[in-house]
Amino acid sequence: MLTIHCEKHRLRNSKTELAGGVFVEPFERPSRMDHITKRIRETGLGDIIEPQDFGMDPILRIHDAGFVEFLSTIWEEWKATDAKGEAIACSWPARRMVQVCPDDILGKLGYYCLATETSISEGTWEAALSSANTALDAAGRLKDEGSIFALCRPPGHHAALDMYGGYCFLNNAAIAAQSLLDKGAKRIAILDVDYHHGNGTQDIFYTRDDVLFISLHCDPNHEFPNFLGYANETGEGAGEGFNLNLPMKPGTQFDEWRDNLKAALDRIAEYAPDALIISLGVDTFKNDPISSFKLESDDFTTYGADIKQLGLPTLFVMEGGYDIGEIGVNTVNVLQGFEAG
Ligand code: Q9C
Ligand code: ZN
Repeated sequence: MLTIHCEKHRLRNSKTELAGGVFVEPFERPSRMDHITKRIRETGLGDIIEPQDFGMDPILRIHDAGFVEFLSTIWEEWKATDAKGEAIACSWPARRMVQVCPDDILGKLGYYCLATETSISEGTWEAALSSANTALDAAGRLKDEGSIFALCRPPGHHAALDMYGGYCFLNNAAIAAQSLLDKGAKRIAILDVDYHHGNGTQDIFYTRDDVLFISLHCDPNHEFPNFLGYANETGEGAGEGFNLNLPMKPGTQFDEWRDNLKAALDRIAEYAPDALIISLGVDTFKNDPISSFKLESDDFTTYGADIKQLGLPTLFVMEGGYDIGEIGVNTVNVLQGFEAG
């Protein structure tokens, strides 16, 4: 399987994540990618190539123009202040407050941010752009390749129409899905297997029936992103019935997770999409430092083969996964399981 990957991901190298009331080294760090590319080479999965630059148009098909302008300028603006650290939102347009973007820099941060753990640092925009280009390049090659891996970083599935957070800035999977539709596909399914609910992807496609969104994740009543991802969110208007959330309790093991995967695959088969996008987070692993599910490394191989049974053109887009030691094995296991399946 061919992998698309951009070295510019390293420009996202934030020093601060707010966790447990203190700043820690971010879990979402550049070395995650080194472990995955090393494993791709070790196993001979296939070539790794750099993406082309697709410009702003395909990004603006998904994200709000004001949000994109904010992301592309906020670091320069932040640097010009006397702030000592990275850019972190502090206040939000919460319940019964005004939903308008202020000029104040902290106001702008709060307006466009959905979770305060994610700092904006030097190079964040350039890296986010390279990650979107990685997904777009892979999408463009999907027809010829049959299956392909977009090794995106930073991840994207928490990024909504006009919000960043959860380590995500641009929604790479959504941008790729829209590019496939714009090139003639009629229906795209996105299956999100990351441990966390893909709130951004759900938000983007919630009122549409040309993208079926299904997410397997830890119950938001107990886990980030907390405020979206419940089972009763089924879509709205034309999108009614085209959003499926399959939340599971903290500590879920593979047999139960796989039952939910089967339900997801049945729904996808019924939808009969032209292509399938997998939002591939491997933070369901038993040793993941911020997650609670109990998948073993072999389980990733098993479910890769399960996904193959759909027989669809399949684009894998990297999302989360924070156990640095096994992230390469677990990620490549999915891809190899798929190829062998
Ligand atoms: N201190 C992805 O897997 N957790 N994002 C905040 C922990 C945020 C995960 C609370 C987790 C975001 C792409
Ligand atoms: Zn995750």
